[in-house]
Amino acid sequence: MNDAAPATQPETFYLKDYTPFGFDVDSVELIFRLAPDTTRVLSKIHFTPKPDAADRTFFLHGEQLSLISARIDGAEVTPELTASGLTCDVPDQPFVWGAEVEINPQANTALEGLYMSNGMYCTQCEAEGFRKITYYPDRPDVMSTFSVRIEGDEKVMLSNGNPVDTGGGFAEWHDPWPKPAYLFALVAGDLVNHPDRFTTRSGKEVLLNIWVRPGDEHKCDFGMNALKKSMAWDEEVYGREYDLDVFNIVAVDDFNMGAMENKGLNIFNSSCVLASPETSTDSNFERIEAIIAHEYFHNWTGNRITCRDWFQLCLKEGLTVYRDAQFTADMRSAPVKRIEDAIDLRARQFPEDNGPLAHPVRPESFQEINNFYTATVYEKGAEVIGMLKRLVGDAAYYTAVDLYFDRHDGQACTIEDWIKVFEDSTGRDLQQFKTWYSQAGTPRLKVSETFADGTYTLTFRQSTPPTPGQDHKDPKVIPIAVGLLSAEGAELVPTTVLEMTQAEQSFSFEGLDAQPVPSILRDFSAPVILDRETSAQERAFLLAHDTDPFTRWEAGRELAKASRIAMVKDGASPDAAYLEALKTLVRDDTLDPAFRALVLSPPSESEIAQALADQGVTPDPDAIHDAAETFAQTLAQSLSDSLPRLFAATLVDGPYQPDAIGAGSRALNGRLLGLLTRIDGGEAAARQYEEADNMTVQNTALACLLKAEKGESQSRAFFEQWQDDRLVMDKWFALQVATARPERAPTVAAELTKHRLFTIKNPNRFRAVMGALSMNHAGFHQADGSGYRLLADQLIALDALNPQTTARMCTAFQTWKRYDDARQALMLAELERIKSTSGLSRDTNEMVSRILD
Ligand code: 0A1
Ligand code: ZN
Repeated sequence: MNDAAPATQPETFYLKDYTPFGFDVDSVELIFRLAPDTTRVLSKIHFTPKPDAADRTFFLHGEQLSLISARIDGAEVTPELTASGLTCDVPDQPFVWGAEVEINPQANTALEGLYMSNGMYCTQCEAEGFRKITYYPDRPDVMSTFSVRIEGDEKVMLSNGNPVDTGGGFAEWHDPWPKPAYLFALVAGDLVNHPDRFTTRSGKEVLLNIWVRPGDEHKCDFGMNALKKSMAWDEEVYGREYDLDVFNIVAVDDFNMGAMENKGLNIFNSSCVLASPETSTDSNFERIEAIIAHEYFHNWTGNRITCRDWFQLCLKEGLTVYRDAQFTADMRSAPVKRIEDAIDLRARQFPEDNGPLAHPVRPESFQEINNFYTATVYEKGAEVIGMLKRLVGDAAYYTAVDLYFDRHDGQACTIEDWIKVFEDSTGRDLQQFKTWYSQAGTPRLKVSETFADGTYTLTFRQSTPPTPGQDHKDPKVIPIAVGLLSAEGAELVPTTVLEMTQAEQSFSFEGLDAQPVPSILRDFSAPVILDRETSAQERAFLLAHDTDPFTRWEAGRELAKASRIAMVKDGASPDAAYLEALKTLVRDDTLDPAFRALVLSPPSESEIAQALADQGVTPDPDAIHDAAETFAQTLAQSLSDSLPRLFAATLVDGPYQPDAIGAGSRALNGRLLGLLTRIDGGEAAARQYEEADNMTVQNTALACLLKAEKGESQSRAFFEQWQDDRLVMDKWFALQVATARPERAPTVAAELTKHRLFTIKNPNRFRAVMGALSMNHAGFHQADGSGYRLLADQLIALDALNPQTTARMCTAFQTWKRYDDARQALMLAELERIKSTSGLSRDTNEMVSRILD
């Protein structure tokens, strides 16, 4: 089931070429006769030619289908089959297209279309998977109602919408809301449900279900509560109610992504919905809550209002990520969420935006749309919404979004439609703001300042480096949230949003007695790189006094980076002043433990590598790793007197609760245990491991012990305890690689690929090992190229089975130009080797070609 690369150059699709489909689809009726290797799909599709259509070509997408028969208005026809679908002569009045096709779910290892996971049938149709189920105009602007009949002997058989009828060997579903085919879903198998109910604010009862494999019932409670909280939140904050009688969620073990918002039938990677205190960590709980919310919120932002074409993907994804971030901020801690998001954006989106894979939030061309489910479309897309809200203000934001729902409900829209509701409801001209959607690259913001006669002036100069295919960049509208502090730490000017629109622009604050200390880019008000020459002293001051949690944390982060860079570049010792500041902070129990944990979290080695590269210094992964180790060791030693006491204070009494308060304490506990293990020989970690009654502390203890190379027996015990739990086993696999000394990491990963529980066919397991290797910075970048070679071997093997996951994981190589000539040559050789693999998928071919460009 490989999507073999055609011998000719793969087709490129362009935003500018959009043409509407020449027919309306009035309704769709589908019958599925399930059989693992010979499923029959019978379709009846009611088409009406559009009277004013410029193009009336009747083309239906279809891939890997065996056409049994086709009919128009009941009469057999012989369509012309092409590699990607079929064409047929059709009447110029309404007609019914009927087809019967056969497909092979069992052989579908790509996990797109209808496939099997542990004996259960399930589907994944976004972006273009429906064409692997039957012939159809598989494009998001074709919306229709669907009626589905499933025939089979599966215990549970589900599809979108509301249940209509069920009996021996069949189930019928009807979805009254017109939807594009990418939101179609079907699930059938031996499933059990965790039911609940939700009453909408207009009094409608909705039946909620989480469907899981027998044995997983006890892992549904948290997800169900997250769903109910999401439903209530969307009513309260956005005024959006649920619109069907049932809402089903299904957990699936084999899934390429996190989850999918199919109308009324969300399908989740089991790692993103199943949770229990014994098997899930605090971060798992937080992520599950956010993903359940994300998929649920799509019901309005994505499903009721969808995308005209796949170039508009950010229209649903950026907005929905923004909404789920608001939800998490409301459910947990807003400052912690904002800091986590900034860390994530810098770790995943900045490298993308500053490398060969850079593309605008709304891309203008693609070969394989699956390659554009990126951090840029999702996370930078969400940042763009956040900036818009900051610029127009909260009230105007919600007014504009209400107008968006009123005006566009039931439509397939564009970014232009989105911008227009803001223009119409606020009266603002947002054309310059739109460049955030069309121009790739992370803007740099250089800051200088002057103070004279009581006037303090900040001057900003913005520039965005060229990105592939886009040499010229226009100035963007950048909301810069700024506050000013006095030398004593008093807030002189509270947070003010400066609206930068020009390449260079100054903003003045008058009537000040003395030069203030500026706190710039509060709350991470724009996804930019701030470039400001400032003293370590001033940063330490902000770390101690800033009233904005983000810029306060950021000051510490900058100090950490500067110290690390000096260690690598000049062989300096860990910066004493920064160590002192950290010590003060960590002992300050008036501060939120979660915040203290974040301040104690070091910048990643990859981030330091990028910072060095930005300064024109070729990063040496081993030296960066050594500096990280030395820094942590020095910090542990200098805190040694108080560490046991501080550590003990983070142990939470009472039963485990996956809430933000407990999680914050345990995050600090984890940081401190990491330090403590460096000085107590692993004693506290071994004790914590023994006493652990939840996965968060068990996992932390094991990680600390493995890192110190003292965890062999615990690792064996962990394996024995959890070998039957796939999700926990994924953690075990990942931990081995993540904690391995760099020189051992490729070997450890290679050995794990031979483990009896390793399978290349399960994306979670593959990512656990290979993802962990690519994130073990110095391990992946071993000078002998063993990390690169292993990943390339595995990607080549995976591509033949699952192009989508292979292509995503090629991003491990996207930063290749950062490194020294020898490493570059090694990475280049592996990329060339992947590219020259015969039968390479279109997905992987596109990714590797772009990375090499
Ligand atoms: N729309 C889903 C994510 C998703 C995207 C693509 C997929 O297959 C190519 C699968 C899921 C979301 O945003 O959650
Ligand atoms: Zn989404």
